[in-house]
Amino acid sequence: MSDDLTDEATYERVRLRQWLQLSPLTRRRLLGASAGAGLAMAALPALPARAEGPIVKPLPPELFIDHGTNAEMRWEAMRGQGHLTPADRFFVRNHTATPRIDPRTWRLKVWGSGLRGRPTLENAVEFSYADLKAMPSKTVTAVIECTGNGRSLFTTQQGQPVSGTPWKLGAAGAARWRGVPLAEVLRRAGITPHAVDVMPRGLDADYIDKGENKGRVRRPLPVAKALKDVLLAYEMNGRPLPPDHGFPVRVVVPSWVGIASIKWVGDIEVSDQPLFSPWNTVYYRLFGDSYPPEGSAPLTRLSLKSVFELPWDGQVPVRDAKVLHGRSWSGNGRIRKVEVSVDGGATWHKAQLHGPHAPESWVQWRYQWRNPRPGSYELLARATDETGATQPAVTPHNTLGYLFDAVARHPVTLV
Ligand SMILES: Nc1nc2c(c(=O)[nH]1)N[C@H]1C(S)=C(S)[C@@H](COP(=O)(O)O)O[C@H]1N2
Ligand SMILES: [Mo]
Repeated sequence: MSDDLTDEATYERVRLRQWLQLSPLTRRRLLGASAGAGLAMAALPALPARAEGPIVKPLPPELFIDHGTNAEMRWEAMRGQGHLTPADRFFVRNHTATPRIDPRTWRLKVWGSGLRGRPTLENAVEFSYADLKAMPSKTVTAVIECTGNGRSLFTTQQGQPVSGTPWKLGAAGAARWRGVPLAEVLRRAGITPHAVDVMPRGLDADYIDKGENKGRVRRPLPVAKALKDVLLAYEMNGRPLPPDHGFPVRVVVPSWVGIASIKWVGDIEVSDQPLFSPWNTVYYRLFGDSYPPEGSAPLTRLSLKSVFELPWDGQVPVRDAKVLHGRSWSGNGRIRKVEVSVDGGATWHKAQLHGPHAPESWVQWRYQWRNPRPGSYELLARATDETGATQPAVTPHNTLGYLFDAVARHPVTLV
């Protein structure tokens, strides 16, 4: 169904409609056959209260794997979908919980030493929701992917320990984001030629890690990227942003690691000095034997990935395996080629790319499997992007399990 249940008003309307579509008998049964059923029908029952949790939208188990404050999309939920990930199945990555924000009182505050005459948050330039919507808008179709997407494969495929949410491959989605170019807001706020870093900060609660308060989620961006293609987005797939994806306004940083795309943005510091936060110092760098003690440079672009639109380690009827469907993407730009192996990597065959293909998004592909037979398989897909980078067989280990780009060995049983 196409209704966007992540928008609260829609959610309530749709649930009410569904309730009214039930037969009077069913409704009565669900209400409990109380006295005076005729009367009970006259007054609508209260909609079932939704449990207060870290995520607002429903997380039906056929679409999501629940990871607590985070929810991972099941890739089989994209089978039959078009290029975009519908909001009802877009993964959610929350450090704490989705805040509920009133767009009428919300303000974006822009401040810092990189602006003319606005050194502190107290004398910030303010933009309302209506101000932003009245400005010229831009639309971009882009993948947002968690930097730790595929993390569990470091362990299951490479036998290495890592810490963090044990995502399989479902912490990625592609949407059409519409909003105001950050460059335009910075220009109106009075950015100077001395600005070097820009740090958006979320309005969600402080993040506490192992008892230590790290403050609100925030991560610096170099000014060059901020001015290039970053959006302050207020729409996702043609609808207002759903609460879980940053309502009223989120940052969208195309091709970069998901943490750059700050949700529920409340203020943006613009600085003439380099900025630091835990999210570019102790998190979102590569640590481990192959890296210096302070870690790699802060992560910027996403790496390469390929996925099959199939259940992970599930059963698939043979007839549904005659055409294998999948998607590949890269933070470096477009995908040039995707190869598939159904014999554990012994032989590779070109998949056929199809559909839209923006450099910031993924590409869909299909592969005709001539004669699939019942049995257990590991399916492999390997992408090469326009820079010539190809997915390797192994990703060098890093302790936080970021940027897994190795070819995934997708277990499946044909029945
Ligand atoms: N304010 C805020 N912004 C945030 C986060 C957060 O917890 N708080 N999580 C980040 C991370 S790690 C990712 S991967 C993306 C996820 O976006 P989504 O939940 O819309 O899929 O949001 C980023 N922006
Ligand atoms: Mo993330």
